[in-house]
Amino acid sequence: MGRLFVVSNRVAQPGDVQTGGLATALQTVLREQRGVWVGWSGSYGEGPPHVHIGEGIRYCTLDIPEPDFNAYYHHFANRTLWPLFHYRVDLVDYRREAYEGYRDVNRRFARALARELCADDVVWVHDYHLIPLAQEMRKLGFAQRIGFFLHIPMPSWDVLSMLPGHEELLGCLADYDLVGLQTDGDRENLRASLETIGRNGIRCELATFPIGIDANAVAQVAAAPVALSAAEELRASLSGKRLAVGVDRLDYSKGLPERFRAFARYLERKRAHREPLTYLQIAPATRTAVPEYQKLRKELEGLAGHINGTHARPDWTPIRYVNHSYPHSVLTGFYRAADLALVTPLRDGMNLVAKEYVASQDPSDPGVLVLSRMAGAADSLPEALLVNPHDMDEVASAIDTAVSMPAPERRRRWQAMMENLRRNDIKRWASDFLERLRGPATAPSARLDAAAPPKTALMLATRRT
Ligand code: GDG
Repeated sequence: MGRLFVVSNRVAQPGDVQTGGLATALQTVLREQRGVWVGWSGSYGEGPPHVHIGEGIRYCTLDIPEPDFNAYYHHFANRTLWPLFHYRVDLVDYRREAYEGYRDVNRRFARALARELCADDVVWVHDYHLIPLAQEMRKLGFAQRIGFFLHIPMPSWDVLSMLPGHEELLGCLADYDLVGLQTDGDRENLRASLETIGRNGIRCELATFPIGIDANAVAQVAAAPVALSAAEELRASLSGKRLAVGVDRLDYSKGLPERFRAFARYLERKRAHREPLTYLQIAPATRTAVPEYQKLRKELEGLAGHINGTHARPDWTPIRYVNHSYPHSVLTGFYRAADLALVTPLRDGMNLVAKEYVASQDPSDPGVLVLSRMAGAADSLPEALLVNPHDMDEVASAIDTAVSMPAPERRRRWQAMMENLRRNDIKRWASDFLERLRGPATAPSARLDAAAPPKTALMLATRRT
């Protein structure tokens, strides 16, 4: 069996402090399969890739000149594709030169791979930063199997088609052997769009692979001393009050202003009953150079200040809004301490926080998950309290239901969700994808011809959870 190459914008190197479940799972498969992880080095510049071996994984990282990185990452990936794929068409900033920079960096990645790949290797490309990579590799003559996984939502054709050059970008996906998506809805959106532009063909297989977490490992961390003492300290600070928690990167896709307003609505309704609920929102700042993120941060500071000013009492602050990030073990303690979690993105490919919250609960006294229907996770966790994140009243009612849910119902819902998380964990996600990718090889001559009209329908496959 050939080696596995994983390609992503950033690589998680040994010793990195914040490696999440995804990085850990990829590291495990890479170690098992004598793999190579290719990505940006984190430095600006030119030159050949840096190659080194760490904990059984070969790392191949490349420097990218700053202007090219800005165009590729800061602009086209994060200011064009990210808002578009999250249905925020109003925030899309398209510049042709940014698209050119994006293509150029993808060519650099293809050239770096060219130095390393052998005939029987397979390549697994991750996320929207690298959509054109297979096409660039095919241009260099590669016939190896190349798979792609999109971590974020795949919007419908009417949204995608607003992007200048959408046909070219979508066509790039047809150069992969396998394209994996988070939900059946994402997969159907892509299938319909590829059909619309006449780029469905025999090589490109589309399949659903809902990403999971290492549920047992998270449960263990949440029951270990670091998490338990974090939970205890947090609980002690609440003076007996109930706790709601939210953990999200500070991103407009996560629906934070809408969530703050829904919480305020809950407080307004509850004013007469005086049953205080404290809401802890952890929101580490990301993409701080992007103006929309700066604006969001200001908006949230204003909202938290306003809501606290209106509802706080001398001994109680309703919203604790924190921009720091915390070690994973401490976060699981926060999850465990909380009576409910608010996971209400306006759009989300999956949302791992929803799954981590469930896995962190005390089985005898689990908390309740309030989850947006717009998160991919809603497909796998129907036992959560599902809400429309735009509907403040519905979210406020769900908070109320969560706070007053009897223990037997909490346990029944939690057990069903936890079984699902254990069955469909991150290891299964990776092995299902790779099994499908390594499937029967297609002769290079049978590959979709970029210029040819479609002859065969896309092959569809689903793994339901
Ligand atoms: C993308 C897609 C898809 C957050 N704060 C801290 C911290 N985190 C960790 C969480 C979780 C991860 O970051 C966030 O994952 P999400 O899935 O919630 O969201 P995105 O970052 O937007 O991820 C998403 C995902 O890719 C995977 O395919 O689910 O839809 O947008 O693991 O725990 N971790 C630590 N400290 C923090 O303060 N250690």
